[in-house]
Amino acid sequence: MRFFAAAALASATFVAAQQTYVVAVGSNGTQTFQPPSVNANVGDTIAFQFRGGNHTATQSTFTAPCTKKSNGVDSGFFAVAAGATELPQWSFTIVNASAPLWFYCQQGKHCQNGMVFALNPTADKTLDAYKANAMASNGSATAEANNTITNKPNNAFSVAGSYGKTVLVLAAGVSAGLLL
Ligand SMILES: *[C@@H]1O[C@H](CO)[C@@H](O)[C@H](O)[C@H]1NC(C)=O
Ligand SMILES: *[C@@H]1O[C@H](CO)[C@@H](O)[C@H](O)[C@H]1NC(C)=O
Ligand SMILES: *[C@@H]1O[C@H](CO)[C@@H](O)[C@H](O)[C@H]1NC(C)=O
Ligand SMILES: *[C@@H]1O[C@H](CO)[C@@H](O)[C@H](O)[C@H]1NC(C)=O
Ligand SMILES: *[C@@H]1O[C@H](CO)[C@@H](O)[C@H](O)[C@H]1NC(C)=O
Ligand SMILES: [Cu+2]
Repeated sequence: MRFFAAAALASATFVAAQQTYVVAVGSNGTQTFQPPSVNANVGDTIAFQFRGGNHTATQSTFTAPCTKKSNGVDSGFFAVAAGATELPQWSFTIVNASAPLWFYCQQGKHCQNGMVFALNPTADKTLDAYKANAMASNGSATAEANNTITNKPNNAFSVAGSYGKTVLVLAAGVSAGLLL
């Protein structure tokens, strides 16, 4: 986590007093969100940083893990070449920390392979339960146009200043090793 915080500090979008959680998507060719779960507060920002492959961060409900939530948010596809030094980032700000939010990747069978993310999971609704549901589901991972931001804010989200596709250019001093 400290490495991710350092990465956030290195970007221009860091907001003092509130935390930015950077979630790496597709590091090292894996079908993963890393970390797979974050507990955050109102005002904090979740920034999905696409590290490689061709993935999405798409909101679902807890019970239908591999299906896009009606009125949910969706990063759209971000395809990132291996070894890229410019990493696209897609972020939102939390306006209700009591409502757990669930995300998956829409690419192929990635969701069924367990590529899911939980924001503020609860004792009742855990990451493990969500992931198990995802891996057991048929899903219909319908491909959508790449990099299309289909933001439909609901009361769980507020739009961050740079909502949409922003690009984090790896700065000198922030080595690839530090970023994972
Ligand atoms: C925040 O989410 C919780 C859980 O879904 C809900 O009960 C509550 O009404 C929400 N608060 C606001 C201000 O929307
Ligand atoms: C999965 O797909 C099969 C065949 O299409 C269907 O019979 C079954 O009900 C589906 N299961 C779920 C959990 O959707
Ligand atoms: C990323 O994946 C989507 C869905 O499969 C596809 O439509 C798109 O062409 C891919 N982008 C690239 C650059 O391969
Ligand atoms: C993905 O985006 C590129 C660049 O905008 C575009 O040329 C391509 O047609 C898009 N692919 C799909 C499947 O929408
Ligand atoms: C990516 O690979 C590097 C080098 O092998 C390793 O240190 C790092 O933990 C890996 N990251 C992930 C998310 O697997
Ligand atoms: Cu994926």
